[in-house]
Amino acid sequence: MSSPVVVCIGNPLLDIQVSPQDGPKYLEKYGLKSNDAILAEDKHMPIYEDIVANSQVTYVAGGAAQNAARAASYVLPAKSVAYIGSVGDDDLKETLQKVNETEGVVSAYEVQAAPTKTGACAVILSNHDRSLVTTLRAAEMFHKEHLAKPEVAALINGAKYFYIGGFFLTHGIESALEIAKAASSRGKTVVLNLSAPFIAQFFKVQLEELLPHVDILIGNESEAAAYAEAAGLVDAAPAQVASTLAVFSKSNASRPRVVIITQGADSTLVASSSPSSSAANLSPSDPNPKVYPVSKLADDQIIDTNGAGDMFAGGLLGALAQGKTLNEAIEVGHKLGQMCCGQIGPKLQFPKVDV
Ligand code: 26A
Repeated sequence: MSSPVVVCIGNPLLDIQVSPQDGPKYLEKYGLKSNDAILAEDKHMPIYEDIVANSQVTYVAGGAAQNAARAASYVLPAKSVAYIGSVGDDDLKETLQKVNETEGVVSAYEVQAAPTKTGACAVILSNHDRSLVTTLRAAEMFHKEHLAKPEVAALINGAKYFYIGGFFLTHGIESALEIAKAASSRGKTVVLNLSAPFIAQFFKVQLEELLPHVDILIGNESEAAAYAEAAGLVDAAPAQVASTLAVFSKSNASRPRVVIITQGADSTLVASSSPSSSAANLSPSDPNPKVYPVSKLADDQIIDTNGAGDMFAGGLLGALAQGKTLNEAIEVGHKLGQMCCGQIGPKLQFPKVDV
């Protein structure tokens, strides 16, 4: 059997979703923003038991990079994508592993002994927003040594595309650097997702340590704004942030960096450090950043937006691994992002539809 072409690394989480009807009361009770992703502080810790006891909840496989892995797998043959992360030895892990298996993703988990539990994310829906409150538990106990285990090292050696969740940088910068440096020195493609505003805000040092080894950076408008503020780019629009990040120092200077900023239902922006290169696939007459229109979903077609950004990123990743151009890959990303908005949780449509 051929080895996976894509390797993703991140925090495996089980999502516990609260409906948009019940969502607002929890936003208020725990002082949450309606559209955000945070690490649970002490004051948030009761939320997990609270929502399960007092609302009807839905359990779905989550973890941002794991969602992206499943999206990449959606457009590739089974077992083309592997996912690395740390879990507990419990039923949450079983659930996540089963979903990965069903969707063709190879799980390469580091498993922590009981009583350490698999991480969880409370997903508080309201209108079309989602507020994510995460307790990482086993996810933040990932050890760099896991990467050296023969079966994991073989996956890493065989892959051509590497996807790192920005969320992983809260604890896993050493592992992320090891993967990214090795990949970029061998001419492989390294993709990083900015993940959430708080990463640019509080983990800017880690982000900028990894960035030189990143070929494709993906984020959204609020993450771009958070980076602008952290980097002292006063009031910079997303296009300016994208251009700035595109020319941030690069270890493998022979390959350009492409920065992709999604803006929800608005156009996606793509900036490149070298627009004429084949990786950027932009023509000399294109503006830099280039603007890719997004077809807006009707309100009644949106079930929930949890995971839409991950599905965009994973779809794009899978399409690139299939050999599609960047233009085509962005289209695939848009389609999977939209498809996810029509499902409960970070899910895609099955049986599969052509994208
Ligand atoms: C470190 N944090 C906060 C996180 C996350 C996270 N994945 C990794 N690390 N907080 C939320 N998520 C996941 O993001 C997906 C939506 O983009 C949720 O599990 C959800 O599935």
